[in-house]
Amino acid sequence: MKIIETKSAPNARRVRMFLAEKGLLDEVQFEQVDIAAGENLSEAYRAKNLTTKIPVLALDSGEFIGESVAICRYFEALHPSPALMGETPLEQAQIEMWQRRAEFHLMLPVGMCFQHTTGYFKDRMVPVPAYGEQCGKDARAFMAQLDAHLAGSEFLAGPRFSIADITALCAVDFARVVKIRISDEWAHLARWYKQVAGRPSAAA
Ligand SMILES: N[C@@H](CCC(=O)N[C@@H](CS)C(=O)NCC(=O)O)C(=O)O
Repeated sequence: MKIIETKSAPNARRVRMFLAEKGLLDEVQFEQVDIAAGENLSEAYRAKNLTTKIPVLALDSGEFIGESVAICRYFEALHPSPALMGETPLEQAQIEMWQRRAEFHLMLPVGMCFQHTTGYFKDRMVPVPAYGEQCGKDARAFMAQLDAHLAGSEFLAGPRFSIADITALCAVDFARVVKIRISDEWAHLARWYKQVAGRPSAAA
């Protein structure tokens, strides 16, 4: 079983962190592709993942699983403990809710801010700087909302660390490349960040 990734990329990091939390990092081999050089745009890579994005999980059976959350779900089903996607129906729904919020309101706008303001991928897309700047503002606004939420919640989805925290941590860390940082006013987000970034899996 092999994960094809780019180690520095935030979506690759969240899968590695998920695996580290489950103690599964040694079960998987990692192969690097250079997305800056466009290695992921080859037809050979597209045959593994039609979106051409990393990461992708290559199973020994010859099948491929793209999308970070789908890869995590596969490992959660194979190794349910420790549960990172919830156990009870309510917990699973709450974690899914926060995972999607972290993905769509933080990871995605941070990524779009990076791509549209830096032109990093201008060989494969048309950067629209004004859109990128707006995405940066949207990401900051969501971080303020998260701060308010975390005033009453230990982790994003309640008392249990979950995949939602992994997605949010990877997004917050990646946000530094576009100079978005946790503001001094956001004490609850800072408390959460210290707690989650201090987990050994954060270094995976
Ligand atoms: N929804 C996908 C997003 C993956 C994604 O955007 N990966 C980025 C790196 S973090 C990538 O492959 N970028 C290369 C490119 O856009 O060509 C997932 O969750 O896996």
